[in-house]
Amino acid sequence: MVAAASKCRSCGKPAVIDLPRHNANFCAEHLKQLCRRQLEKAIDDYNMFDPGDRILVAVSGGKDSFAVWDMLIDAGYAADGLYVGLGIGDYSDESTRYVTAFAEERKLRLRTVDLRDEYGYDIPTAARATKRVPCSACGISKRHLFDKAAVDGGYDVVVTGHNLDDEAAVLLGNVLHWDIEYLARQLPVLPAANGFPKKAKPLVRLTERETAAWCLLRGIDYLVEECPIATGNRHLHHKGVLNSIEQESPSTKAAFFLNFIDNMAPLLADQTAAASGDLGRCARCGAPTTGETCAFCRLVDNASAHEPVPVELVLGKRGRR
Ligand code: Q46
Ligand code: ZN
Ligand code: ZN
Repeated sequence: MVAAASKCRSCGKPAVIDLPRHNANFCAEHLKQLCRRQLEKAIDDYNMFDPGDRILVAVSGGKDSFAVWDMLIDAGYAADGLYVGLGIGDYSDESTRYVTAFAEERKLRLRTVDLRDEYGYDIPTAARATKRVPCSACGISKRHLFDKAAVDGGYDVVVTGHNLDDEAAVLLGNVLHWDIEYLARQLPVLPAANGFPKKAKPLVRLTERETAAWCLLRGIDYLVEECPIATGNRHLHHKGVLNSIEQESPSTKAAFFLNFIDNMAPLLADQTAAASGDLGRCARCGAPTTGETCAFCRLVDNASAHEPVPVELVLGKRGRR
């Protein structure tokens, strides 16, 4: 992680990590301090939430969602977890074990929704039934269930573990296509509107490497394995491109995303209002939608009527390796 003789920039003790974007090395204590400060800065700068707010954290078993949940509790916020069982074979079984253990060990409140038990389908089946990439059906399902759980449970905000690498990669994709509607909505916080709950991403100032280091230093056991059916996920390629730029020119990734938020996003503010518009209500479930029936209810109809599809049949290139 760091050269043997490296010293912490803050205290001069042996360093455990080098962070080229800060042009410095840090010991365990000061790395945790840096993470805490970056979290608080994101929460304050973007008005994400206040100390008394009820927070619902979307957890997956991976490092980022555990890091954000742990950091919020560590900082004194009231945060419950929400886990959606996606039915992606062994990967989902493992995720469930990690999430349950994390919550139990820390005595945190965990809400769970299981797609197969409660809605009669899983993601491999939904992908086959809709003839689209798994991430499409998965995204519709997760967004709907996070929103529903937050609204039904009276939470002030839904928090996700998206980090700086995730957001910069999505931004690159949106810029490459000049997708104004997506660009206008790519904010670290989206206010509650039109029946949707407020959404926030407190890790946008921390990289993947920094959240992994936080987990390591805090003794957090997380699922390292990645989703086996992440095919058609262009973000992975964009992350690779940004990493090679970052290697040549440290801190470019942070400048790319954070300067977009500060300098460009305000210019697109009216596009956000136009994009969100006035929505009607789904005739079936009451969720906000532009059509008669929302995308989630249409997905449930389609996927629950389909014969269950084992995950092996939808494995992409990454899963077959
Ligand atoms: S779980 Fe779902 Fe992700 Fe797997 S199918 Fe795609 S969206 S990759 S974060
Ligand atoms: Zn130090
Ligand atoms: Zn609906």
